[in-house]
Amino acid sequence: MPTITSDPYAWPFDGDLRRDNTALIIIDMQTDFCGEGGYVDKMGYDISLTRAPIKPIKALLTTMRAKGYTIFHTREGHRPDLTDLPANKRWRSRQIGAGIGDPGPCGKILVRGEPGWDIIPELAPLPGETIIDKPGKGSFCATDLELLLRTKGIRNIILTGITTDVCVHTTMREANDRGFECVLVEDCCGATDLGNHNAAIKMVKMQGGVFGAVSTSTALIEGLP
Ligand code: C5J
Repeated sequence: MPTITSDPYAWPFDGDLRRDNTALIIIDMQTDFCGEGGYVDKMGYDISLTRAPIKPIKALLTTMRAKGYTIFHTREGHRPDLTDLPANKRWRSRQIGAGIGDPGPCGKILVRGEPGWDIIPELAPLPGETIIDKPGKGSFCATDLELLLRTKGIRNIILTGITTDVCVHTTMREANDRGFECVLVEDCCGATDLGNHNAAIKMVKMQGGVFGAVSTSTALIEGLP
């Protein structure tokens, strides 16, 4: 039974790891979260932290594409008319100088169709790879992700992207509660704060793996069947 070296258990828990029941999800690798002039940059955070996972994700993505695994990409963003933007989310973003929907160096911040909202060229989806557009932090909220996963027979989810403590964690928690078997790839994630990244990793591993397991791109590249 193939398993991946992970913490706190060899993943997946029962060794049922196949190309047709396992998907890679790459969360929010958009200019707004890791590019110059994007949302995270405008808030004054260090984008080297959110850019750090680009290379490891690319390596894992290349391997998983070559092996024929299902790939999902997500993008956080709002409709151009902002009718799906809760007032509190907009208000909070304006407090920190990066108002969602307001103009910025990469177009309107976190608005669908704007340059900053798109996935960075290094990790651009290929034709046939599914993109999930989500208005929130979790990838299951107000999207058809669960329907697509179940229809494809996916049970195992490999989670990568940014940010570890926000959109990746929310998605992992949502997936875990729905019965999906999740692994978070530590070096393929990044946060706006290193302490938050490390804490988010630690949280997954509590209680025997309360949300799943944690692994690395190297372990997955070596171990995926
Ligand atoms: C945030 C995300 N941090 N993709 N979004 O607002 O994690």
